[in-house]
Amino acid sequence: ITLDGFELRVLHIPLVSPFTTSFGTATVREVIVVRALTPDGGGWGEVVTQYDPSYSSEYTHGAWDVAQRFLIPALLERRMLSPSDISDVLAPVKGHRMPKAGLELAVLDAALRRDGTPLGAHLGAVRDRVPSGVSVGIQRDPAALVDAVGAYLDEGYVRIKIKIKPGRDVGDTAAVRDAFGAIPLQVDANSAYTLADADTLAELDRFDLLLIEQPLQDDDLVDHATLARELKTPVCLDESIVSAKAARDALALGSCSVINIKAGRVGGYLEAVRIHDLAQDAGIPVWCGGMLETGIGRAANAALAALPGFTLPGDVSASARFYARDIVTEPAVLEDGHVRVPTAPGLGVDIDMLALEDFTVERAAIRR
Ligand code: OSB
Ligand code: MG
Repeated sequence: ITLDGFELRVLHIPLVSPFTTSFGTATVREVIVVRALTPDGGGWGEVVTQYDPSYSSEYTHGAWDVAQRFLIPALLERRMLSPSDISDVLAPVKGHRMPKAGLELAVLDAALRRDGTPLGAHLGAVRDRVPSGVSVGIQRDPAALVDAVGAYLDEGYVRIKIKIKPGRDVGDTAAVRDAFGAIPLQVDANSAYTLADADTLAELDRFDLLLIEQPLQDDDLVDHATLARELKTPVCLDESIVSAKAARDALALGSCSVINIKAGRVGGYLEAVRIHDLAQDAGIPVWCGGMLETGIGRAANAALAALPGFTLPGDVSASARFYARDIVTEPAVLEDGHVRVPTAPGLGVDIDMLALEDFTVERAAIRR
């Protein structure tokens, strides 16, 4: 594809309710939207960094800087570029996988729209809708958590994930199990524990959870392997799996038996498919994680989650779970506990330019 340049925006989109994890509380989603400028209409992507480097080392203005200073110039140096070349072209820049993923998605969207190919078909989707799980933040107390979970179950979500942290783990999980019985339930610690907490984490074994997500630090592959041997609950990695290589290492070490795949964290949807493929070969279940995506990333996640190895429900919820107003004209909705995989070319969603403008707080453009 021919690249004329990129437009970048920082958006601030209000959340319908505060979202609390072990690393903090967000009330507004700060996100970067990317537009790839091409002769035939262009394409859209999203950089899933957050305001502060607390989920991982990546953050909005780090991504903003590296994209303009290094990543976009490297892409524009090539007159013609295939989306599948992008990860190699950007490889000399270490890390910064979230902006790499956002730029790749914008170019991929542009190329697929031009060719009339839906993203799902391009990635290898085999389903037209995906089961929808919901990630529930830490609430004021276990009673409030039960209320929140009950409301999501009433909406039809087929799997509940609750965020945990030290002091808000066994009690919160027990409250949800007591209230709702044998629902599909899992927990996410976002790196809040150490191996010294193994006894506490082992108490979760009695709740028959689908998995425990990222209990230890992102670079604790060996400690995760040790912990995995001590727990009955399957260990799933999120933050630790930053590439297909990291996934291979984690599986070789026995650090996890399930993988959460997030395209932003691994540098793009094409690398996400490579992780899917290697997990499928290894007989390891995967599911599609989320980063509070706008309608852009949410459409792409639905396409990814429709690949055959995604055998567990993902955090692919309706847009309304986070946003009263999205930046696409047809935000993802929950239908019978599922989200539809878009079928129009590229991302398969159109941008609501008015909403996009309303949420924009900063902009930049780099042209050839
Ligand atoms: O760890 O999965 C996570 C949101 C932001 C950062 C990290 C995580 C999350 C979520 C929300 O759990 C998932 C979603 O978008 O629904
Ligand atoms: Mg997680």
